[in-house]
Amino acid sequence: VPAPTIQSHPVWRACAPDPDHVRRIAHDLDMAPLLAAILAQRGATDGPSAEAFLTPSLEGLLDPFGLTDLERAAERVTKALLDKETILIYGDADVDGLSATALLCQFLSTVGAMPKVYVPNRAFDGYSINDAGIAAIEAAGATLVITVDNGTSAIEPVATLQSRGIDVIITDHHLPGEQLPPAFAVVNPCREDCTYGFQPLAGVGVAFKLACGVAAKLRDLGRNGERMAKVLGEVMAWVSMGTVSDIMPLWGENRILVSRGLRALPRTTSPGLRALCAVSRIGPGADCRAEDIAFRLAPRLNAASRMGRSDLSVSLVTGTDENICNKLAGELDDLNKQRQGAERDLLLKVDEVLAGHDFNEAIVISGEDWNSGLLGLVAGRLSRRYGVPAVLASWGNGDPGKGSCRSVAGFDVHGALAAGQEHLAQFGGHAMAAGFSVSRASFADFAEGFRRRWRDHVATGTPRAPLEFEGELPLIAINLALVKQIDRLEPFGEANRRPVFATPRVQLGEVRRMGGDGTHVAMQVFQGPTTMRVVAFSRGDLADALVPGQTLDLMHRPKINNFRGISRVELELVDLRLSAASAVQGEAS
Ligand SMILES: [Mn+2]
Repeated sequence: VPAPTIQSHPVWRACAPDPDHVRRIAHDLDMAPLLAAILAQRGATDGPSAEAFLTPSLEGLLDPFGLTDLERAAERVTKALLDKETILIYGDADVDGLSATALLCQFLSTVGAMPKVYVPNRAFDGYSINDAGIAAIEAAGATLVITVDNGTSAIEPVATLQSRGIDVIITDHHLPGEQLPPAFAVVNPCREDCTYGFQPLAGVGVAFKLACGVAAKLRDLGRNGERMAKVLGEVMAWVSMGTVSDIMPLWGENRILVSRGLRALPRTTSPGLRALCAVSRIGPGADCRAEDIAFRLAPRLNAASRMGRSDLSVSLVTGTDENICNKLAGELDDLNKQRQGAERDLLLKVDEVLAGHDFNEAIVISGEDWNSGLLGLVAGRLSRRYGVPAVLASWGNGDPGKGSCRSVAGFDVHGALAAGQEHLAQFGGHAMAAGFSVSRASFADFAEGFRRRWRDHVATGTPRAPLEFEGELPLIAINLALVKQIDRLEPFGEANRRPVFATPRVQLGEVRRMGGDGTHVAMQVFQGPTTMRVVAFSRGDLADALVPGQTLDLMHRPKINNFRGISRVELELVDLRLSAASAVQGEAS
């Protein structure tokens, strides 16, 4: 029986930063050209700019009052604090929204307020301000509502609240439509008239800026500035959570906030965050990385809303009782395990549907009982793995069903949905990620149109988004010293990914499945005298497709694995392919 074929991305390409910049950085900082190239790739042009990237400083933070309406908002909040008004924080159930909610809660509590919190449960109430939310605001007796990570498009609901004498301050980072809501203040760096120096703040970043503004106002009134500065330093932990989870670019102000926040995170005094760290096995005082947020903390918080229980995550992040928080964190951990199991099941079902699929085509598939909370996660895995847009739809919750798309660079899925909207009940989102609802009867027509649009896109010569690597390295050059140098670029995330390298022509040794049910694969590779362990997450398919003795080109991220006190370098697989007869070139397809 022939082995199944290896699925590889068709285009590998080396990044090509400006050689002058690389030379200048390498010279100014007396640095290896490979590292200088990685810094140049991230926007550094010379020694000082590379140095600023390597050592982010709080002095680089911008004046919060540079945000349009922030002055007005900070004054209104300050007045509410002095007059002991009831303030309600109107949040959102994703990690950014939860973090922003927790941040304002923690900050306002330390300056003497007892804010109320409302977060709509997406499974029942949808998103942003709605009728249930308005009822909750009135029942709470709030005279001031502060939205976080939402509200920019809530024109009608905000008008209703304002007309009933309830002031609304919007803090948000979603793109505004033609009209802003008639709120008391709208703080959003994406406002057209906002000239703030850094646009891509997360929702929690905007909430943080409001807290900074309020702290400044209170200081002017003679309040203890030191105590507030301490709290602001502490709540940066929440900024790092939301910014990393919302996949905001980690340069500029975000890089400063996230690197500071990661230091504050394992030392947090928030009982909820401490409990979440504990179940995620991040000890007090541990070194916390952006990857710990992305792969440990955020999935547990997100599991709640994916499984319809966002009430649990809201109680956790705003909790003040240690015992209750520990119990809630345990429940989230259980929900996350359920989510993982459900995601694995879904991936297996999807792999079955995709057997024999031509991966030049867009992936547009549907199932009867797929968990609609997981469609986006799995679509994202598929689009990254195959380099084509992936659309998954399910009728698990009835007809019309829900769908989710994830794209590849250069192809606007939101535009593709808009072009096929005659077949859809609803749709919304961005170029890279979008959602929709569709009736069973229309799905085939929608799918055909979507695939055709992708084919047209490819046919017009728009190149397939390549899989990029920062440089080529032989196995023998990959050692602890190199990885320690690379780690100076942390925190890694969007727009600053952990560097990826290509290593052509390694010999494959043993391959075995790992993880409880063999979802992942570990293998040994050899090159001359060097042996290295490679781990491939969610690539169980490789266990059947690979044959020891094969010559492979690897694309990977070198990492340090600490196991039983011993630090070793291992490679996290990004992609692999059978080596061609000649050595790998910069680009091959
Ligand atoms: Mn957000």
